[in-house]
Amino acid sequence: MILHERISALLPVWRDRIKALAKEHGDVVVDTVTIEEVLGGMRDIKSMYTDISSVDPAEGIRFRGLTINETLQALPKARGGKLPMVGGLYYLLMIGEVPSKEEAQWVEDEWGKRASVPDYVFKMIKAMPKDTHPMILLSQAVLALGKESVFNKRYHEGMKKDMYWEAALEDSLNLTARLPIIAAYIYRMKYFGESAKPKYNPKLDYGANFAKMMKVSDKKGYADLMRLYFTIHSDHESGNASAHAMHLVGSTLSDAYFSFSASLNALAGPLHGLANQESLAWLLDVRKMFGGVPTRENLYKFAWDTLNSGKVIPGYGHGILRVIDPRFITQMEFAKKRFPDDELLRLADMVLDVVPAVLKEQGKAKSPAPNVDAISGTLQYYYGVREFDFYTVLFGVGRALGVTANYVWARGLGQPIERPKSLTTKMLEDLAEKVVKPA
Ligand code: HAX
Repeated sequence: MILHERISALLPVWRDRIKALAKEHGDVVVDTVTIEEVLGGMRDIKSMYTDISSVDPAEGIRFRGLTINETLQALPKARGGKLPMVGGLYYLLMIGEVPSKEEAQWVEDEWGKRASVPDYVFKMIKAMPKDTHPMILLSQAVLALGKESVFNKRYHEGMKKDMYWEAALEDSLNLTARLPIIAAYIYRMKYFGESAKPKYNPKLDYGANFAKMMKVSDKKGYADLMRLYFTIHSDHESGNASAHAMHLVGSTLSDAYFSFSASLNALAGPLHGLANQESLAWLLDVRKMFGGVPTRENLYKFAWDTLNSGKVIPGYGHGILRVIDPRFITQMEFAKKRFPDDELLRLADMVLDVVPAVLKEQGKAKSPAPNVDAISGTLQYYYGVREFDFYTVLFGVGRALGVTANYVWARGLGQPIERPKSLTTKMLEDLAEKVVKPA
């Protein structure tokens, strides 16, 4: 049990570091909080900690200290593919070290052993009305799996606090092993009317399994796309809505299934993960309106029409990033290498040229640059996954890797129940008044 042994060995060191920080430097001021930040969705307030990933506004994501390119270079490649095994990424997130091929394969093998979903989950998904959004189906399925939670069972048997992490890891491995099967079932059942349960082949890696279960031809490298996709969507430090939702719910000692269902519910919002479906819909609207790739002038006008109708341009802007999202760049590079002449890709490229200028002119968005969602749908569309209300499900499968790694470590480090303080408007006004007219 490599992950179990490694985390067990690492935990005492980390617990001592956190204990020392709290004991010796507990009163050091990390950040000040302004009224603007309180009113503005706590944007940028430094009030959480995680070592799984970090986002620099001027650089983007680092997974355990590695940029996306460094991560892709360092991790062991999947057999028959050009991209790394997702199992290696999970090891990196969990342990903080680049795994050997054997260590990455160990995670893949664990997934292979744990990849079975109880029948009642499929029945429940199938019983839902046909027009149910796939994110509802995914979140329901995850919640229903809570019945199987190892953490929940052991908690009620009196598990010791310093062993919470191990039960959390068991649930996390089971959950991440099951998600591709559930996602593929939702896809085949909802759009193709198939009710056969997808079969996970333990001889193949996570990406290849997903491509197979989705029944997307791998001729042009869909398995590689999904290896990349799951990797770059896994984590984005802890303050984003889906990661924070998982963390908050997990902090009450709700199990990984309750917590990840909450995470998915946050991801399903149009300002968060749903932006990938909205973004592709916006591109297709442009293409339909102009019968192909429009002129720059027409695209410029279309973008302004979107803003003037009170809508956001999906896929652009970010809560904390202030440069082009490296997750966007990596996907763009992947696409340009494989299908440079694709019409939607050319359109996405033109949008990249025009939309930031429009957003700058409007002057509201703090970042006019594209985020991860501006391009991911275009890649799926190329490979034939064109049911774009499904795209956030794909994001959800990837996001599970990062948020469960955070969840395991949060239990390991004994992170407490979250409970920030709220103020009334009157309290804020009184505070402001004191500053304007000090006594
Ligand atoms: N189009 C139009 N207006 C935008 C905009 C966009 N793409 N991005 C920001 N703005 C507007 C905001 O709506 C806000 O307007 P109001 O003052 O009228 O409320 C103003 O610019 C300031 O916003 P901000 O501080 O720059 O951005 P926020 O931190 O408030 O929000 C969002 C960040 C990502 C939600 C925002 O940029 C947005 O709505 N983008 C479009 C939706 C999107 O792509 N979401 C996915 C983000 C990545 C992600 O989480 N993926 O899962």
